[in-house]
Amino acid sequence: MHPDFAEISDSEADSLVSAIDREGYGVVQAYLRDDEIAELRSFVNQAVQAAGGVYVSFTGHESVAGTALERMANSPAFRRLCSKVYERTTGQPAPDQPYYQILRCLTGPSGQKHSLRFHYDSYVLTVLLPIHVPRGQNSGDLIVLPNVRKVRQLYARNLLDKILLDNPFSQFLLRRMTKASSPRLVRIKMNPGDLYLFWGYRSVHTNEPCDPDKIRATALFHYIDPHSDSALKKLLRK
Ligand SMILES: O=C(O)CCC(=O)C(=O)O
Ligand SMILES: [Fe+2]
Repeated sequence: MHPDFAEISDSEADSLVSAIDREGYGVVQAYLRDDEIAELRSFVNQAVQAAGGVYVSFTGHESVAGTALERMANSPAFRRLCSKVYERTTGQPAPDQPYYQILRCLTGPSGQKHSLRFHYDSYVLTVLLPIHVPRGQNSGDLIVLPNVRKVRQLYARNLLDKILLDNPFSQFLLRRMTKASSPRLVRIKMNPGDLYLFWGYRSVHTNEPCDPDKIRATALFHYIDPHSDSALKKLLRK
């Protein structure tokens, strides 16, 4: 049996929230043990090899069964961490929703296609666990333009924001800002096993590419869809 993950205190949750608000992101250090990270690394290495050295991703906890990522998805302590952070910010009780969970493994030339695509997440809180952080010319940093919008009341307004961002012109400007190391962008050099939290819905963000001969692997837990009840969203999904 594996013990549950570490609990965070109310004051730790408060400091996380103020770091996310002020700095654009917050960190929980050494959330996973070294042996858990080692196990995830071998899962990723095998997956990349099986895919023939190209980008692979896994969505949902069933696809990572038996790993620490499945245990996180089912962990009461990890859920309390997320809901405390959410509740301290919104002042609302966290609705009971599953995570939108994804494991991304970037490698090879196809890794470039999955980099520098600036976006807003559809979920309020993003928790990112780095597994492989490559060292080298391009180390695949996380780039965040923090807290540039509010959580929208209307799903239609959220769609408009996404359209304004997901077009060649906006993407070009953001890439240029990244290249010029604009002080408005927060560049996060990540440490495997630490957790990185940010307001994914409110922040424009992406990852930089890594060298094609390296692997960059991140697990993401996206938490709380503010538009889960939207009739328009349901209609468009049909
Ligand atoms: O892998 C990363 O660093 C970020 C990925 C991301 O933003 C996402 O999957 O929503
Ligand atoms: Fe994202």
